[in-house]
Amino acid sequence: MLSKKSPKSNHNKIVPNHIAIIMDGNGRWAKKRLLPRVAGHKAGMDNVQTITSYASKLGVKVLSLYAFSTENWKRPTEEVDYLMHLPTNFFGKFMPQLIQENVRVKVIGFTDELPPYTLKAVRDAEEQTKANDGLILNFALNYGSRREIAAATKAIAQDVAQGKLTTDVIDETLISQYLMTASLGDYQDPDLLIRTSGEERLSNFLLWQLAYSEMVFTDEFWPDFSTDSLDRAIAEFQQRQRVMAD
Ligand code: V07
Repeated sequence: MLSKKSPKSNHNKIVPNHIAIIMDGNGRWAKKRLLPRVAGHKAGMDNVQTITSYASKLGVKVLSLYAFSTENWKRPTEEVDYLMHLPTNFFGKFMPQLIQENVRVKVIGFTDELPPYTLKAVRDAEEQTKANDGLILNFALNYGSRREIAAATKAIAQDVAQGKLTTDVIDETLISQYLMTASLGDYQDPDLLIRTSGEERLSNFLLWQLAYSEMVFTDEFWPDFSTDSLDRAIAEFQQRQRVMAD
């Protein structure tokens, strides 16, 4: 007999509004296949579109993806150069699909330090998708959470010095409003964090915003993380919500 509650169906279950993903293991995916690291990054980029489409179909509101950290500049110049062209490649390949799926692109991070062509690609994409009101695809590019918190602290101090704020209004809500995720409104904080490739660390990703998030870790490399993998991570999230509610 067919079960009404098929494990593949998210019917009647709460889909996380905001999912954040640390897309780890692209280099290891390539190594396993005797391919250059950049082949892993390319496969990882293609998987971004697969997972974005599926998250949009599930009704996820925000998908935050850690694409490039402030630490990633330490990688070999050739690899950094390849990575900095991925936003251009991504939009060149997938923009029609993103628009058709009503996806809005946003970017967080210290974007003023990106090469001009990278910055132009992301600003153009934000501009071309700003009227879309479906899934927000939020890329973290040259992002680091401690630096984000330091920058927010500095901005708050400046606003106090200029008399725009008084110290007594500084609380958690105000601090959230100075973080790069402020424009995500009600969905600033991820409900679910996923990290692929077996590492179980936050690596300076959304430290403040992840304070209450469920975390799911998988051994799969990012290019192998499939729609079924996302279903499993969401099922784990739902199971934990159910246990908490008991
Ligand atoms: C990058 C592919 C995914 C795995 C992680 C490392 C490599 C998509 C983008 C991107 C970023 C911003 C944007 C549009 C696309 C990207 C970098 C690396 C630096 F507006 N994938 N991807 N950016 N990888």
